[in-house]
Amino acid sequence: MILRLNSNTTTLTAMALCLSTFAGAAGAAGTHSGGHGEESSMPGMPGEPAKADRTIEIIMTDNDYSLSEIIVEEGETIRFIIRNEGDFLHEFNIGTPQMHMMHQKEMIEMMEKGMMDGMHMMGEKDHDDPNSLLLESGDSGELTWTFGDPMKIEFACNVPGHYEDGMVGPLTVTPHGH
Ligand SMILES: [Cu+2]
Repeated sequence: MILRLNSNTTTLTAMALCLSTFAGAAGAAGTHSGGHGEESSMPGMPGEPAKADRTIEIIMTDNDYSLSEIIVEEGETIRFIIRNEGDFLHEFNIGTPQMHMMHQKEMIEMMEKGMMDGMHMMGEKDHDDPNSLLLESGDSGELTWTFGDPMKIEFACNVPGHYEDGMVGPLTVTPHGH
């Protein structure tokens, strides 16, 4: 059964259909609506540096960012240029508080498997993570991100202990013209 959900009205109709079709089948409603939650909670998508509207430069130190907050407009593409001037490994990661919390757990698990291997694995992993940049002391890097709908999220470092130490700031995506 393929359902096209284009508005709240059709969503409600589809849900009603779904419920009546699967009436009595435990868990049917849950499995039916699942699957898209993770995608829709992603606060934007990777962007192309050549198409960036603006460049924002940030310096990371132990354990802080040179910017206390970031404000962007919905749909804006930002080229972030990040430099780690601290002595420790630091990260610049764009996400919701929940995403940061999950990433922190992953990092702790990796570090428990062995400090050096863990660092290497985190670096490898973050190359595949388009919303995150993990930089060794003295290194620079950049990531380009296209923000989506207006929302309040955070930029943060998820290296164990750093978020708790205040290496996090608000990132606000404002509506057009605000
Ligand atoms: Cu850090």
